[in-house]
Formats: sequence, structure tokens, C-alpha cells
Amino acid sequence: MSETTLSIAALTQIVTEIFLKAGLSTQQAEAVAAVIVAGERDGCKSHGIYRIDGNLRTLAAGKVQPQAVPELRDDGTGVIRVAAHGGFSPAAFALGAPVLAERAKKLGIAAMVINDCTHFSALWPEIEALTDAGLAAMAMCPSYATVAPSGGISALLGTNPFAFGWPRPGGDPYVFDFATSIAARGEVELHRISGKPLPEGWAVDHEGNPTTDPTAALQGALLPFGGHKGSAISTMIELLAGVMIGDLTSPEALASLGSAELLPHHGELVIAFSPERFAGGRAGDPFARAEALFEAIAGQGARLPSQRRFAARRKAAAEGITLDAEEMAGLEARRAQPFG
Ligand code: NDP
Ligand code: PYC
Repeated sequence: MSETTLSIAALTQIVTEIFLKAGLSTQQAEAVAAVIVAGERDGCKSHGIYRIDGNLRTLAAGKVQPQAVPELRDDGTGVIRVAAHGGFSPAAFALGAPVLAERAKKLGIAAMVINDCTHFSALWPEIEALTDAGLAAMAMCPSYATVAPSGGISALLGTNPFAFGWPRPGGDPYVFDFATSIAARGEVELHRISGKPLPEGWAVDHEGNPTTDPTAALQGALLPFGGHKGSAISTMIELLAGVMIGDLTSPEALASLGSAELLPHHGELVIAFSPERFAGGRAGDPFARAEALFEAIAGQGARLPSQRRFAARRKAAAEGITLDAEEMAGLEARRAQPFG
């Protein structure tokens, strides 16, 4: 199968054009294209260009506001809010992130609540915006009911991603970002599209029986990572980034959307920390102590999370992003066809 290699800028232009043509404002289109292209650039296929069709389906169903203008609500405290007004989360995050960073540096800790957004993206672009500002950060959100709780048999929790980052002066940050299900639903979709069975232990069918068939898994439920531990972390995310911020939990998000074929609408919680402020002048520079820990991990031959991603990013910057013929044809078709 023939392949096409595009520069990051060229792919960004194509994806932005697709979303402008679909009716998104420039603010929304550029923010959505940036996270999709970042996913493709970093070798995160489950949140790369494969997400374009889901976004367009959600738009066509009228479930996301293409021209939404996110609104910052800042009362000067440690909790800032961004009302996404039914738009996509990346534009809302971009509006609030500088204020979150400024507030965390001033107070030591600050949180950003995003309400009323369609959320389809990986969380690491957001975490890296904060580690780039010298802050440690956590982000989390519900999704929609597609994961059975540990010991249960049917979909209730979301794939609920959780991400953390620590800044490393002069180097790539320490970042992890994962679904609290054993894999992201996007991974299951990619298995279905390429006709590959799932590994054992990922999912159950609609009757609660173990399955390796991606279609049966999508109709049934994924399982949490780490059994009862992942299930509890996922439940915490429902509480903190759903119930606590006055937004939808995963079962509520699925009920309001009516289908897991579209992208979910809910909120997100992002927390930023100033390591210097927390260290409070106690002995030992927190950044130097963190480096000692990272070196000890790597010293055992283990890799740090995001290392694969950063390597893919450097390769893409030097050599471009390579897409197969089917992916390229999909992009061209989306660019050429009228939206709807
Ligand atoms: P993965 O299991 O692919 O990766 C999880 C993390 O673990 C990454 O940081 C990865 O780094 C790291 N990692 C993987 N293997 C190793 C290893 N051997 N040693 C050390 N670290 C390792 O992620 P998921 O499939 O769970 O999630 C993929 C994406 O889906 C996430 O970005 C998440 O935000 C997104 N998502 C979004 C949702 C939403 O509602 N918006 C819902 C669910 C998921 P590396 O990347 O370098 O491999
Ligand atoms: O891959 O599980 C997933 C997902 C849900 C919403 C966005 N991504």
C-alpha cells in the first residue's frame, strides 16, 4: 500500500480546513486540529486523524456547537472556570490555561474547571502546556458509560482518562496519560477497523461474557485497568470531574447523547501545582530530587512514560508524518466533500 509523508504544518492545514468547512469557527477549528495533529505526530493513533470522523458525526447530529465561544469565569480565587458553551474542550482549555498557570504560581495550587464541552482528545497536550510553564499538573474527565466496574457485568463508568506531568528543566517533562479502562475505546475501534481481535481480558460482551471480538466489546463493556484499583480511580474521576464540578457523569453523558457512536459531552478538571511553593524551602531542590528518581528508574532499564511519544515527535519533526493510502484518501475525501 502506498504511503504519503506530510509535514506537521501541511497536515495541520488539511485538518483545519476540514473543520472550517464543517462549520467550526476559526478558534474551534484550530484548537481541534492542533490536538488531532499532535496525536498523529506523537504516534497516538487512537486520538489522531481517526478522530475526525467521530467529530464530524457529532457535529452532523447537532451535539456540539461549532461556533461556541468559550468564556472565562475568574473570581480571583484558586478555582477558575471556563464555560465551553457546548463547544469542543481544546478551545476552552487554551483560554483558561494561562490564567491557571498564573494562579498556581501565585497560590501554589490552582484548579481549572471546564464545563459543558465535547471531549474527544488525549490529555497530554494540556499537561504539557502546564509543565512547559514549570508546573506539575493533573487532568481528568469522565467520558460515557462504556466500562463495567470491577466485579460488575455492564457498562457504567467511562474510559475516564487520567494524566499527570512533572516539569524537567532542560528536558522533556515526565508525563503519563492513560484511560482508566484497560485500553482506550479508540484502541478497540482501531482493532475493529483493522479486523484484529482484542487481547484476552480487555472486554465483556453485552451479556457480561469475556470477549476478544471488538464489535462485541463495543456493544458490551471494557474492563477497568488493575481490577478494583482502576475501578476505584475511575469512580474518583466520576466524582471529582463530574459530580463535584456540577457536570455530567459517564452514565449521564451516555443518556444525554443517546449513542456511543458520537463523542461525549461533559466537563473536565485540571489541577496545577508549583513544586517550589509546595517544597516551602525545605531541604533539597524538588527538581533535582525528581531527576534522581527518574535516573534510578531508567537505571533499571525501565522506560519513562511518554518517551516513546517524544521520540515519535522528534521523528515527525525531522521526517514528517507518514499516512497510509486509506488514511490519505479519507482526508482528501473529507476535504473535498460537502459537509453533512
Ligand atoms: P496507553 O496504554 O497507550 O499509554 C498510557 C501511558 O503509559 C502513556 O503515557 C505511555 O507512554 C505510557 N506507557 C506505555 N507503555 C509503557 C511502558 N512500557 N513503560 C512506561 N510507560 C509506558 O494509553 P491508553 O490507551 O490508556 O490511552 C490513550 C489515550 O487515550 C490517552 O492519551 C488518553 O488521554 C486518551 N483517552 C481520552 C479519553 C477522553 O475521554 N478524552 C478517554 C480515554 C482515553 P507513551 O505514550 O510514551 O507510550
Ligand atoms: O478512547 O475511550 C476513548 C475516548 C472516549 C472519548 C474520547 N476518547
